[in-house]
Amino acid sequence: MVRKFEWYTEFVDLDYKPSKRDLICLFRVEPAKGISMKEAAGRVASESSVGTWTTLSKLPRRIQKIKARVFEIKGNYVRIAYPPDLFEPYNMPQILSSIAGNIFGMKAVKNLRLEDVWFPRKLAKSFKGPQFGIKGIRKVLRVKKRPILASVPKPKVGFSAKEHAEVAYKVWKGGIDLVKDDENLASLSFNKFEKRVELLMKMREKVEKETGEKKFALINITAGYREMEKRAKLVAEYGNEYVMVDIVTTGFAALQSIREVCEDFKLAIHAHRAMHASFTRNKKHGISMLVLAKFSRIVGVDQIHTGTAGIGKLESGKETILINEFLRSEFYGIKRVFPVCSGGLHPGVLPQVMKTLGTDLVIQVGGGVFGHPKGAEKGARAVRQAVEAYVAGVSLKKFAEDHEELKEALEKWGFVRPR
Ligand code: CAP
Ligand code: MG
Repeated sequence: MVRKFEWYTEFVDLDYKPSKRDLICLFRVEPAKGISMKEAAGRVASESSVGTWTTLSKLPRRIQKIKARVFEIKGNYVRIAYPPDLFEPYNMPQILSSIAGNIFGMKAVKNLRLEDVWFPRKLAKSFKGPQFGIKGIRKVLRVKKRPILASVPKPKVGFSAKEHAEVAYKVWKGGIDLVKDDENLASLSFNKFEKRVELLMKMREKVEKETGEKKFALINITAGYREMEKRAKLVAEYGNEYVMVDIVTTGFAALQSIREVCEDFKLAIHAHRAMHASFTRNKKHGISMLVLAKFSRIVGVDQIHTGTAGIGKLESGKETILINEFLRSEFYGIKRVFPVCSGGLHPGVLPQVMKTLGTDLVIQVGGGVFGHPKGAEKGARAVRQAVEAYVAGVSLKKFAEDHEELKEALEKWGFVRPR
């Protein structure tokens, strides 16, 4: 029942035909008890655009032009059109504060999930987008077809800077392209950022000479913004081509600005999504990973973790396939982004990963390299062999007959899917 001081239904217009300039959101809406779907949907549109809980005495004429409109309600799924003047170009935090802000806390909804967002071209193009993208990364790495291989020293943190660089050497030597800092490794008392960069670059030079292959470090610059800027500059001074950013814990304001710094220093951005599951995992309430991936591509990461489609240890269903499709598809001419598949992977499951998610992919294997019975270098070799087997169309069992490291990995883990 709509009380006389409420005006939510004015935000519902099922005859409205969105314009190409509108930003469109798809929400899953579960109204609270005693609230109709129409009222709940109207409240979402009102609170995420111009309204509040009550009618207002003075309304500038402009309001009519910029208020959001519910234009479709199908079961629990509601589509809302937002006029472009509601948003500041090149300001991702403001866009999020509008369409993903107060609304999740409204009493009028029992659950609310932002499932998808369609940006109008002009607003999407007001951002930088990826600097390198899939094509650029493959060019820099000189890896034409196969997946890009990454690993991350395990234990997550604990190695000294010297030990970290030494295990990175082993993993690079074994055939891995990228050695990544773990998401919670920044600059710790026993592994200071500056020392780690210096020693990693020394080991990289050594292993590139020995293998003739280009190698890279995904160095985690996650910190306060000014410190991130300093760290990105240091990484560039050492000639490394990547930085890693924990994009959820640092936030989109920092990501947008670091993307500018990375433009100056020609640094690719590896986006780790630690903390995303606090709002993406619950399918009834929060924000989908597809939305997070869309925002990240628009702001301009070059690669982003998107899950293993249920093959690895972390929750990630079939939506990984949909998200990866978006990242690798045409989108207003914005460069395509490498999905990163990671979490509980080991050589025995890699063919399944590539069969399900394709090979335009970064595959990251941490425990599946560092847990190899004969150590990290052989673990890395086993991963490379599993990929070679798949690309050659040979079964792992067959390939393992004359590839010792793969055989030993299969003896330890078989084809198990961790949980
Ligand atoms: C994987 C990982 C990654 C997760 C992130 C970890 O290590 O380094 O951070 O994959 O999850 O710390 O768990 P393992 P997602 O290979 O040893 O599992 O990729 O889903 O964002
Ligand atoms: Mg990790």
